Amino acid sequence: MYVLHDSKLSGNAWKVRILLTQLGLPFRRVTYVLPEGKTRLPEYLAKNPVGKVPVLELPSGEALFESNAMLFHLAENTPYLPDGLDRARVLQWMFFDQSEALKALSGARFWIGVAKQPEKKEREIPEWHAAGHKALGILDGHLAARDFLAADRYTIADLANFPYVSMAHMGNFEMPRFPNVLAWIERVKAQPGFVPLVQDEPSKTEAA
Ligand SMILES: N[C@@H](CCC(=O)N[C@@H](CS)C(=O)NCC(=O)O)C(=O)O
Repeated sequence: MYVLHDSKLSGNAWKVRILLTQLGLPFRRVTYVLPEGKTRLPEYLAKNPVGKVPVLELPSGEALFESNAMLFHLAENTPYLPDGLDRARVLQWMFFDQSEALKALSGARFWIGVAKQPEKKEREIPEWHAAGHKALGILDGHLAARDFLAADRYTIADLANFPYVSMAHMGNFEMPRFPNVLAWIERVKAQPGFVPLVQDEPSKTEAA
């Protein structure tokens, strides 16, 4: 059985939970309240030396960190990870998520929409908005001519980018400027097996 170490509102953990569900793979969640500090303890750092969620423990007992590495491993030999040049394009858009989009979109979403303490990040928020709008513009331009990011169908490239793009409105990003992104968000949400960020299934969640 897979074990997903996550937190309730982590978008990076959400994408892994979506794929596990889409692949029909049974898994158990260990859900942390991050400010409690348990992801800084030696036993957690042995699974992920970076001390962040998510971590995916494989049925073999080995652990993976970095959400996109988890998607790549789980999607191997499935329609969610194509072959040939499309495979490289999947990686291209997964790297785009991490290098161009994630920090800006997740930072603004957390401090404005979750913590509701934007005054603590007065200097960073304008930088995040500039970088995030640039990334959203690139996605919007790319999606003008296609339904999905890397291939002619939904792949883990879409899933990698989906969580923080779909929650960008919480960070006060100007989403109506990006109609192709908004349509793509709906296409990703419509994929079979999609699950929302917060599910009403407390029995599946184990407090750590
Ligand atoms: N690049 C990592 C980012 C992981 C990440 O930033 N996790 C956040 C939650 S979404 C976290 O654990 N933050 C708490 C901390 O930094 O201590 C991934 O994609 O898995």
